[in-house]
Amino acid sequence: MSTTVFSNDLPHPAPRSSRPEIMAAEIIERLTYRIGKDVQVAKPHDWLTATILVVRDRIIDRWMESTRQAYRTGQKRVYYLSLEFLIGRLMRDAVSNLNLMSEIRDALTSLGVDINVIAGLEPDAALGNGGLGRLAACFMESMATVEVPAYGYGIRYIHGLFRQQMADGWQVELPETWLAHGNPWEFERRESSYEIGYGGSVETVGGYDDAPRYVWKPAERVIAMAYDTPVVGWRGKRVNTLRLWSAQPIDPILLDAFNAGDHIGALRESNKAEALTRVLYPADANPAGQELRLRQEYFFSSASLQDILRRHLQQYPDFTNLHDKVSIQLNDTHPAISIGELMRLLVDVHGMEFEEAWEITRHTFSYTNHTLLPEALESWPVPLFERLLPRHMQLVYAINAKILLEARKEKNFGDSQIRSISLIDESGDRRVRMGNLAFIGSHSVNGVSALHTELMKETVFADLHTLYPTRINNKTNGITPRRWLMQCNPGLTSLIREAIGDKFMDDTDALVELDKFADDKAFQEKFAAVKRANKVALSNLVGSRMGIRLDPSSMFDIQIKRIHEYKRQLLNIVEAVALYDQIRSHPELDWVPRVKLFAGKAAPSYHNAKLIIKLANDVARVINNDPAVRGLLKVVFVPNYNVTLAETMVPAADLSEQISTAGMEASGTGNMKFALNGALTIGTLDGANVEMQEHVGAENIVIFGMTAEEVSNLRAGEYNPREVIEGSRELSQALAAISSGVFSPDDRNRFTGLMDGIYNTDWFLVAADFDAYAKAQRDVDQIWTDTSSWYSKTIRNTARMGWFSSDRTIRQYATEIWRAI
Ligand code: T68
Repeated sequence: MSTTVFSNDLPHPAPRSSRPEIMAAEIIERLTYRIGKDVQVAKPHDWLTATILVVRDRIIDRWMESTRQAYRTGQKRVYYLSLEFLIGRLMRDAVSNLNLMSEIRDALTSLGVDINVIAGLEPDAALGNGGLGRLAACFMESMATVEVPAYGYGIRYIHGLFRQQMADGWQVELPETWLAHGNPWEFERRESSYEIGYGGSVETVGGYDDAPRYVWKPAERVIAMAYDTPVVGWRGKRVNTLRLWSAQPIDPILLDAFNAGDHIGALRESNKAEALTRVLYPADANPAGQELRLRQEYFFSSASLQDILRRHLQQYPDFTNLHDKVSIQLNDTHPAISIGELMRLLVDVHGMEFEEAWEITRHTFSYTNHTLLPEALESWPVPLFERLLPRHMQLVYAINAKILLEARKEKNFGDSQIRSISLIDESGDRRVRMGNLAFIGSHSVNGVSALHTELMKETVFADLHTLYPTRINNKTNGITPRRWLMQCNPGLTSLIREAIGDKFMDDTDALVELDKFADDKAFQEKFAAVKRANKVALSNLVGSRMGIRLDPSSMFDIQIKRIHEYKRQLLNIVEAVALYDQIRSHPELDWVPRVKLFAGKAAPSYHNAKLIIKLANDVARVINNDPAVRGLLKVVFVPNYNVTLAETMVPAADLSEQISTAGMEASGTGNMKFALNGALTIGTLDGANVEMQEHVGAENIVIFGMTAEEVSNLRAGEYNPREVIEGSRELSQALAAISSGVFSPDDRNRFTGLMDGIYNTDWFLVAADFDAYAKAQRDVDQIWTDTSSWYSKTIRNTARMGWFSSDRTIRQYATEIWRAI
């Protein structure tokens, strides 16, 4: 048995000082000896790097101690496998969690450096698309905070999510280069490298008396190399590791080819390997059907599993206790091939019996589902799967045969149920269903809000739920209050501290003590002043980036998220057009001045989503230039939405738009960020909005529109959108205006197709919900007019959102799924 023993008697470095003058001296030292720059010529980027290196030193001792402690205690380790980690900037997060903010600021000031200037240079690490990737980042921080020994595993993409530029109102995608100036947070771990195979064949060994053994002989191989980033929990209690894999060629250059004069061909292997981890797929919701995507999924799954097993064997003699010491959480189905990989490693490489390996595998894995959209359920064509992963294909068949037999025998499943639970979809071209694999290979399958979890049981996983009735459970999403309150909204944070003390900083449930200030006029004024300052900051950003002047006394009405038809940015835009029409027709009425702000990226191949961005920009141009509505309505589409932009937009919102078609948004997490920062929500009874209503109280949230059940009934029946549109004067005028080219005089038919979609099918029920939405917006205006009532509601939102901390979510995962704390 090879165990690694960590002794506290070995030499340790002296603890790092947090005195500003010492840190200032260290910054100069790093600048000189690590970066090789003279103070005289150092650029802001050099100061940033030097500062990060000094901060990083303050993390390392705790990091090592966290690792040692996990070995010493024999605690279970949790592995969070995710193809996406949307982490954003790290410096403020690390400094603030280490409680070093004022010290670092003072150190830099003494050197004549403004911390805000250098912090603004840090790239926004966008290794994810949207909510799923951001959730993984919040979870990493919360796992360190609630002291779960955890590792995040993912891919170190060279290019994260594309940079969005606007060209005449159209989205243009440009490559994003977050690593251009190097990444001082990460540690390259050459020693943690693994071989990853693809293709080839499976050989059978033995098989007369013994059971046959299978040996996969891959035709291609690449190396996965680890890069580690420390993740600091609140107050630096624990530091966990985010381990991202990068692909390297086995032979960096084919020297024979090179010497024969084929200089390009000599690098073929190298280019091919590096292509694997070069880009993040910019598709949210619809799975990218490319071979490269499956290669990426297997690449990081296999590397992570090999790493997990190696670490286990350092501490334990074999894998019989793997499920007692290891929990692996699959963030959606993207890493679901890990189930096959663990089976392969246990059975083929470590010689375990299939049945025992299956029991251990199932008890080790758990799976989180993030969507019910049928087009988003991942599946791979059998021929592709078989060609790339021949041994995994055999294992999938073996698992399938076993499960289908049990279902027939023990639950009397008939043919239609068997077809639906099978790992192979036989309805068209044969495909491997990753959702069913993740479900069958896990002991826990969770949804991300109460409503979503119930719908999982009734729809996509109905038959699997019958087969395994205790497997599906709910874990409502959360957000980390460090980034999404304390760091992004320091003004509100100090106001809350003044009012109720510091307890909420360690336990967000304590925010509820703010409730007693909700009707206190003096407190309302302070709360309003903080909001106003945040709106001024956003106005400055919009002014300097876009040359548009905003009036911070208007209502800031914000919808920021990926652009998707089900999220219904279109409903919001159509309502803006209707409102514009009314303001023009009735200038004498007392309109509430509003700024409607949008931001978000569209998948590059998603035609309608890109058209919606263009529509927002076209509508903005017309409305913002019309003197008839000047000061009453503005529409702004802020380009290049990312975590950093959200950190300015969220604290500045008065109204948060959470208006998806009911039943379609699994949870939403932006909804939680806004409410925590004192915005009122206008929303449907969808995803976590339902639970938000329960927590903040029905009188403190504006809910409108059809329920998930009504949506499903309407879709099943004979819905006639044209009839609905004709019955609503406001809606028909708005749609007709858009359709006829009022906002697109240069191309009058630009939006005709988009509008025809609403007239003819209206799958997302924009027409069906329009009147309810417009009325809800006028209700919002009414509340706004009574300033005191507005702030009493928004204060109550902040007070009652404590439950939506990702610390609560992680504690639930840790106790109910992982059994790790
Ligand atoms: C989101 N999903 C849900 N998917 O839409 C959102 N998909 O309701 C939920 O709050 C959030 O997950 C966290 O649970 C996504 O963000 C993707 O980004 C995605 C990416 C690739 C493939 C499929």
